[in-house]
Amino acid sequence: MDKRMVDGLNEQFREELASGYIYLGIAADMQARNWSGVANWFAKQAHEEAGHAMKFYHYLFQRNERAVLSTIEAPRKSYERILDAFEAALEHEKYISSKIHELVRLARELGDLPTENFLQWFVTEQVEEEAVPNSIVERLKLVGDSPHILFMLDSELAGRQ
Ligand code: OFO
Repeated sequence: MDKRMVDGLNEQFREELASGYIYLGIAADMQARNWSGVANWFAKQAHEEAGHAMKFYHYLFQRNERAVLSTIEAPRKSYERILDAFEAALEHEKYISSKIHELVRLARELGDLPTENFLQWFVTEQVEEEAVPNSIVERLKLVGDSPHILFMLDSELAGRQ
């Protein structure tokens, strides 16, 4: 594979691990404040991100390259409001979508059809990755910070498997 593609895939491998780290950081903050449903949602999201990272890991080896582990910065430690946490998640997912799209453009430029095809799963996945936090952000903006509503949302998010 072209070195630019290998480096780009490894960078995305790191980004996916970093996504998991960011979401586990939010989960820990929410758990510490007893919003255990919100914490559950973010912990499940962190788990899903580890799965995304492993797709890059396996793909690199399938193409006779190797996955490289690099430094991941410590994520933000606290979020004042639940809305802030979901807004941060939404912004992060938009950033991840832009990174995936850059990789698709690179694969096209290099004529790397298998990698372009591999990345299609992520292109589709990112639509949902943005849509879910976006809908929670919109709901929270509509209803405000009333404790009653936040408790209902917390119980709903506790159900995420
Ligand atoms: Fe949240 O989709 Fe991967 O990073």
